[in-house]
Amino acid sequence: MPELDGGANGAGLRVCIVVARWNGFITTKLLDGALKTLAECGVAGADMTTAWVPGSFEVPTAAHWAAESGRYDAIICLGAVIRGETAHFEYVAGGAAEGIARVSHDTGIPVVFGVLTVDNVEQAMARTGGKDGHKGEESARTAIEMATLRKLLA
Ligand code: DLZ
Repeated sequence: MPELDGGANGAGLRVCIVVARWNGFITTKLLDGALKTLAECGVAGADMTTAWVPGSFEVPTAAHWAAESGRYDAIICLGAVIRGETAHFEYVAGGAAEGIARVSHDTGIPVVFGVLTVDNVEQAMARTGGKDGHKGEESARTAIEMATLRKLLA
């Protein structure tokens, strides 16, 4: 029975990372982890592009532009939405999640959801190299696995 697994070899893959500037003290950690993991998996520096946007709400739009360009095998979306006292959390987090999923479905390009949606800064820190792992590193591994699986299934 054939069995496919995208694996963790990123050599030759071209990856765009769309990253939100809002809560930059967290998103820069996500970005650093993603870039480090991509490099460890063999993605060439020249094949990594970072695109900054103002906040997580803008991430899906830039991801759509990147996907439509045809220049990337995978797109990693990074952001940090931290719950506050306003309803903004639901709008920003929901808009980012739905938008990112839609870009991936509509274009067929793997678009990885690396946007933290957390209650407080402590939870965000725990997911950027703390006790709950590193969402940036995890997103990079997901991007490589899915981009490779897409090629295997094409
Ligand atoms: C407005 C806003 C708020 C309240 N909170 C966050 C957040 O926690 N994380 C984030 O990435 N962006 C936030 N934003 C900004 C929105 O994403 C967006 O940039 C603005 O609403 C402009 O469209």
